[in-house]
Amino acid sequence: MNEKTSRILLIFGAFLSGLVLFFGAIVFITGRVPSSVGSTAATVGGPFHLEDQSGKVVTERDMKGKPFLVFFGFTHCPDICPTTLFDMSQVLKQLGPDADRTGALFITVDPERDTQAVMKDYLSNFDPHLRGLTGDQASINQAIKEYRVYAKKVPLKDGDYTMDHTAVVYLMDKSGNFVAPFDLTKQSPEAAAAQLRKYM
Ligand SMILES: [Cu+2]
Repeated sequence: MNEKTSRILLIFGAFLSGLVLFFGAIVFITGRVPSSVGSTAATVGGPFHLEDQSGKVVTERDMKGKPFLVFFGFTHCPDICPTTLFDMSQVLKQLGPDADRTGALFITVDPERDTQAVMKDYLSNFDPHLRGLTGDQASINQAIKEYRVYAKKVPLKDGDYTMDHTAVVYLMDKSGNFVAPFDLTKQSPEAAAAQLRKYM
């Protein structure tokens, strides 16, 4: 495992333990397990105003009525992002025509390099249902904050930089409420597609 992979796993781990703590706190405070979304809905997801790879404005309102997946990353990512987008593509393919009844967003944490043109070129490698969102730094920061994503620029020795970021795929329901992290690594595309269909 290289340094980058272990760092990303660390961030993922931190996110999950944060989630566990969060649910734990709710159970502790209210004495009962929260009923599905309700309380988490307030914490993950919210308003955003970005543009997709074709220059079309996309906001949270455009996502209403369909369950959707959200993943934050960047096109220069060497492993986690391309792997995740490949896995998401497999699920979309598995859905067949039903893929039109869902949404799949890839939101950049690196708008400086990930311009609309870069996103368009990069996403041509994946399922066409995937929409790559970018915008100015302030708009990206807002989306990052709404989705409680961790993203940080890390300088490299050669003067270049990479990004540390949360590598969780979020499953959002028809109303834009957070359901759960969507696991693509431990289940088959068929199982993941079946899970997504339940929220259509
Ligand atoms: Cu990445």
